[in-house]
Amino acid sequence: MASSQSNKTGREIFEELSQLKQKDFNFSSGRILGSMCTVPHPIAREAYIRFLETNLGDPELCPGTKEVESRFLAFIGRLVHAPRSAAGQIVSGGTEGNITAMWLAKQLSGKREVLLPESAHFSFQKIASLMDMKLVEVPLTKEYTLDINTLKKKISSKTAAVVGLAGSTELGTVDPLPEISDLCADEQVFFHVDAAFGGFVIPFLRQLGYKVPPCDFTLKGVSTISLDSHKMGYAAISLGTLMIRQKQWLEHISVESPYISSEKQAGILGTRSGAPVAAAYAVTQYLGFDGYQNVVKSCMNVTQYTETRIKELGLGLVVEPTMNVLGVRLKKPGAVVKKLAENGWRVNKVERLSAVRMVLMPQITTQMIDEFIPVLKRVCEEVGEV
Ligand code: 0PR
Repeated sequence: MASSQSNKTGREIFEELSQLKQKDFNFSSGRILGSMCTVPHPIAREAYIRFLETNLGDPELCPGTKEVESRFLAFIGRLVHAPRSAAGQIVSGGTEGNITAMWLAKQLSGKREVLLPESAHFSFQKIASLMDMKLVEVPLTKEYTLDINTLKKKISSKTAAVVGLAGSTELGTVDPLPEISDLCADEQVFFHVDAAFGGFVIPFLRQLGYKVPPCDFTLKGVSTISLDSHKMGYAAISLGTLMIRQKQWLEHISVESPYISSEKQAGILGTRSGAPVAAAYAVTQYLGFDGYQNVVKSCMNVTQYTETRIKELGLGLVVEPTMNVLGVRLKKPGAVVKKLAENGWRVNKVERLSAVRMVLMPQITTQMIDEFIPVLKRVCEEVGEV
């Protein structure tokens, strides 16, 4: 077949690709201050490349990669104190983790109603649409966490699942997980913990002596926990894990898979790369629990420093930070975000709270904050914030 356009050489292709890539903001510049992702740990990069061709959708073809997955899941299992009966399901991130958990809850209960905090991630809107589930929002307290008393009133024989947040998207707040767990255990209702962001933060905050509730299976009412390696796990996009209290529950989200060598396939995806799994596993082995604790400690130091510098400008926070997420109260968050972007800095707008969100990920240093603060000050003066 005649081609109207001659093929490009490798050099031309990479020139084109790097020109386009240069348009992106990059994490190493330190100017992305609102994203929940980070530059992957160097060890993740190397592991990712080595597993490019692997497919965990056909594990019999890749028994070695399957073993990497099992070892990775064993690490996550230890992190969340998974009982022997538990299983882990690899997912592409927090959205798929939540979808899979709600699919499970719907299958197990035969019901459709989900009770979730007002602060829940927008992926639940997709769940409602995809699976015809009904979302019932539970209001928040002034601390911006789920109000347990209202939850107690709303839970009923129609409830398929209750959702609690271990690190909310907007502010990093943690819902009263032990109280929700007790309620769900009493009522025998499925309890999903969305720890997409906090899963790799909370266990280490606790080790460091911070007063935050646990987000693990020591809470007897917890059914599933979703946690993302591509957020605070320091790994490459896209990887999350859904930990499930009872392995046999997987039967409810499995189908027969006649064309591949394994008899059944659980979860949403078919073909899926082993590369992000290898990358995430490599980081866990390199850092270990001590390494993650150090990462969290340093993120919290930078968070505290940023909070002090922001308050010096006369700005306030929506709530005191629980983890490395700050919500800065502003009159015109949209205008501030826009002007900061024009100056090369990215923070996220949280219109609902009249705030901007800053996430102090591992790549952010106090020196970068020192560069940011004068720009924020100037921008706030220009739009009449201070
Ligand atoms: N659950 C919670 C609590 C989340 O914060 C998020 C994402 C999800 C689930 C969904 O996770 P995936 O996006 O991995 O499917 N929260 C971030 C947010 O909406 C996602 C993000 C990350 C956005 C990096 C921007 C960015 O640069 O803010």
